[in-house]
Amino acid sequence: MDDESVFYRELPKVELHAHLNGSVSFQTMEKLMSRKPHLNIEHSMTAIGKGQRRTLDECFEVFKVIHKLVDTEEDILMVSKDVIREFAEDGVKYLELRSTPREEQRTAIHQCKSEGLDIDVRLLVAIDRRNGMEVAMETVKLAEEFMLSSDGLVVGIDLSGDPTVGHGKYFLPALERAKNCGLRLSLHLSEVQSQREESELLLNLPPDRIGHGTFLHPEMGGSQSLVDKVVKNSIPLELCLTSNIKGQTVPMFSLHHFKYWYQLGHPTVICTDDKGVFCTDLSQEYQLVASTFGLSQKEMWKLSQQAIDCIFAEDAVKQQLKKRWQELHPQVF
Ligand code: 6MZ
Repeated sequence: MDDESVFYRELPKVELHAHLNGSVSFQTMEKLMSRKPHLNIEHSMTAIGKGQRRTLDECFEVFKVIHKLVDTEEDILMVSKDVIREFAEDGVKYLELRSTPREEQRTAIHQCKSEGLDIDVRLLVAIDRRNGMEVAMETVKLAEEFMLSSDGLVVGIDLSGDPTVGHGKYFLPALERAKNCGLRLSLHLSEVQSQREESELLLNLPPDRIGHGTFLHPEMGGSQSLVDKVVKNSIPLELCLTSNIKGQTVPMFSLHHFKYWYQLGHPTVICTDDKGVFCTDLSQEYQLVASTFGLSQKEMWKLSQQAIDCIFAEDAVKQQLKKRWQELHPQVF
């Protein structure tokens, strides 16, 4: 590994946008495939390799294949533990994983904690747009129950899934309920261009963080009024470069909207989205941002540190993380 790669691996990092089943690595897939040979699933069906691209529709077909492989309690436990370990090995100190709520995810987090892994893991309960408003409301009720069970692991709600399915207005009652009971909201917004009107509506909640937000700003067909709402409420954006390139919502790295928001001085958090499907990790994503936009190691350090202010866990956790970052700060800058 060259010096630059070592720097990004050792850089302490915060991961705030990671879908559990999209984060399953090649090695874990191997184990799942050998458990279920009758499904005849190959790696080319569960991951998009280097240089390859798919449409966003095709990406959602990939998730369907993965869901066939991860369908028992044992699978979910194994997948959750492997994903947490891999993020920890990649230098992630605080992780918010998002997925449909399952007891096994909490078990995995407790088991990883007892193994002494150096990573604080929290959960965002995912509403999949495909499942409609009634399921969304049930999901929020379940998240509330999880939150009240007081181990502090469930901190918020994610609205995700195929952005071309359904309209955000149907999810407003569920999202408002979540907000009122203290769950924080991270919403996929303007991931595709046709979502402008929906974003106008959902930004009025307002959400606590935005996933992607690719088409919010005027240069990408969004509008100044959308940008103004995001800026006024200081809503951080979770940005996932490789995902957007491989899913073809952004044509090339240099045109990624990271540049627009970074130049505005607006809070952005670099994330992986689906490290398994898109064959990446958070260190690579940081390195990619640095090389594409010419940022120094010092500037990248600052980005990783500022991500702490965007986490959903309580203030005491933010303070602990800030202390860790101070301790780990390199002498050179
Ligand atoms: C929107 C996405 C996504 O929940 O089964 N998901 N939703 N946009 C994306 N950009 C590429 N990537 C993943 O993890 C997989 C699910 O996460 C959502 C989809 O609903 C996908 O089915 P879980 O753990």
